[in-house]
Amino acid sequence: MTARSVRVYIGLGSNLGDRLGHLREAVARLARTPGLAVTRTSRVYETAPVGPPQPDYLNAVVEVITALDPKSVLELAQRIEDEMGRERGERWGPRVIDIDVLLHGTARIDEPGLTVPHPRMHERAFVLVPLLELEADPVLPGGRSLGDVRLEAIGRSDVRLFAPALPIPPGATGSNARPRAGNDRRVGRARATEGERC
Ligand code: A4P
Ligand code: MG
Repeated sequence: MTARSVRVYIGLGSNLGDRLGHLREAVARLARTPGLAVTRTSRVYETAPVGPPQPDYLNAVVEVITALDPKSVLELAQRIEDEMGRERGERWGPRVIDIDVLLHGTARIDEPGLTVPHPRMHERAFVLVPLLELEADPVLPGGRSLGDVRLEAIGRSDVRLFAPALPIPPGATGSNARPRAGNDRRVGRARATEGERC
């Protein structure tokens, strides 16, 4: 990774089919991307759906180090969604995989098709709970800090621990970014399957 590399947090969600398998597949595809190293993942949470009635989600957050700009990361996320069979139906509707760009370093972007920090992340326990495992003081939309957000008020109880951190396969670039303390590469080797909970 280059001197211009930044830490990027990516949110994963799935509520159709083999949900855990889909999260793992998304991490594997990210890890295979040249110029991007997956360094850590959060644990996996089962979460009540926000939006229309639909099955519960599995959600997790992935930390990557990359010099790719935010637009390129979004394009990558959408390409992986498409390759994994994501069909775009109703807004906030059920999906095989959702890949959101939550944070890109300290960037604040508001352009058509791309808003970073992700505009609703501070309202959503299914994003904040896994993100806080990886980043204690995240940049939030509108210049908010974590002290401005009350997890209880946004439905913390709808987020239940489901599985250990996701496995991180060897990357295309060797994933040479050094993991920080508590890196989940090791934890992530645990073999959880759908139905096998923490
Ligand atoms: N877009 C703009 N900024 C971003 C960004 N930072 N990351 C645009 C990703 N996409 C971004 O996204 C719609 C448009 O957002 C894209 O064209 C992109 O250019 P989408 O993934 O096609 O549709 P969506 O996900 O249904 O819409 P939206 O508004 O992004 O929904 P959210 O906020 O992602 O919510 N409940 C639980 N428990 N867990 C979930 O994961 N997810 C959603 C989707 C609803 N309820 C959920 C969950
Ligand atoms: Mg999305």
